Amino acid sequence: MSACEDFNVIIPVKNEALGLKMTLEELLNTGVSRDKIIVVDGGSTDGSREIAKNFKVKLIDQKYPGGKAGGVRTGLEVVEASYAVIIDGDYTYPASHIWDLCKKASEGYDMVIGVRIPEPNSTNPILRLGNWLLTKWFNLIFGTRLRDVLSGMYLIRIDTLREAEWETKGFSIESEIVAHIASLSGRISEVPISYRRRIEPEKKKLKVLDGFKIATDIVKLSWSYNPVFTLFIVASLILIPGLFLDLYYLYHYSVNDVKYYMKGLMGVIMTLMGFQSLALAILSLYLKRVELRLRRSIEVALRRQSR
Ligand SMILES: Nc1nc2c(ncn2[C@@H]2O[C@H](COP(=O)(O)OP(=O)(O)O)[C@@H](O)[C@H]2O)c(=O)[nH]1
Ligand SMILES: [Mg+2]
Repeated sequence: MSACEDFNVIIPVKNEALGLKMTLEELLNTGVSRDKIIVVDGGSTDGSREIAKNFKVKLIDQKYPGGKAGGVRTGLEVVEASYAVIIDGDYTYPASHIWDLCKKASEGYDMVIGVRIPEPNSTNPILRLGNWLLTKWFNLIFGTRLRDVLSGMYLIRIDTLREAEWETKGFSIESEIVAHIASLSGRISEVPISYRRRIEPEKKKLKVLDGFKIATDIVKLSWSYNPVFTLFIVASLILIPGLFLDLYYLYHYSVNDVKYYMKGLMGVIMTLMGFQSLALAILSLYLKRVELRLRRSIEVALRRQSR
């Protein structure tokens, strides 16, 4: 079965009544059948649950704490298809893009992210800048070249998440899923999607502070998925004071003809250690890429063998 036939839709919601109603209407209008739709409720009190019941789609209670992350994880556990499409329930993501995501997935990708092309006045400039910076930060740390890691509309091949040991909460769930798949197979693709203005802006849960949380979670995730890299990046920070000591020694030696042997020696040692750590960090990133390529070629060979 192709990805466009074999998927479930997961909608994590918390107090999203109007947005959910419009999202469900749009999903049904675009041809997604009710039995494929799973609404995961995080304790709504605004009628969101009643909306889901009226639409006769699957409504389940969030099993895990931890905000949106707990909702998505609960949904992933009840998916009965090979693929899951996660879409926010606030009607900011046009449901018809589901067909763009699954068509792309059928080309052999484990994850397809909907890259948001915001409609005019649909996003707050600070949050937009935050999204851009966090995606750049993610790419730096994981060696990826993605354009919108934190998008709330994406498709995943369920099998790839079987080994996931979930560790993040809240709105870091997207970066955790991408980190997992980027480290496992690296088969991630992107399709452009439009992004609409929230119809109930007052019900938005994501705050600017969440951005800082996501940034630190990305570092924590790199520790889980590529600890060597993180370790050596931290170690290479020693380079900075080392270079400073070197300059300090050279300056006093050349200008004042004063020899600060101890400082000079410390500087040289720290500089060497710093460069060595940096080299090892880059090497670990390279090794991670080799590991990914090896995984892919082994998978291709196994697939060929099984034909
Ligand atoms: N199940 C569940 N869904 C949540 C929770 N917090 C937020 N959501 C949903 O996650 C989606 C994204 O939330 P939103 O505030 O729009 O964040 P943003 O779109 O990433 O800026 C919406 O559908 C929310 O209703 C939660 O604690 N549990
Ligand atoms: Mg939203």
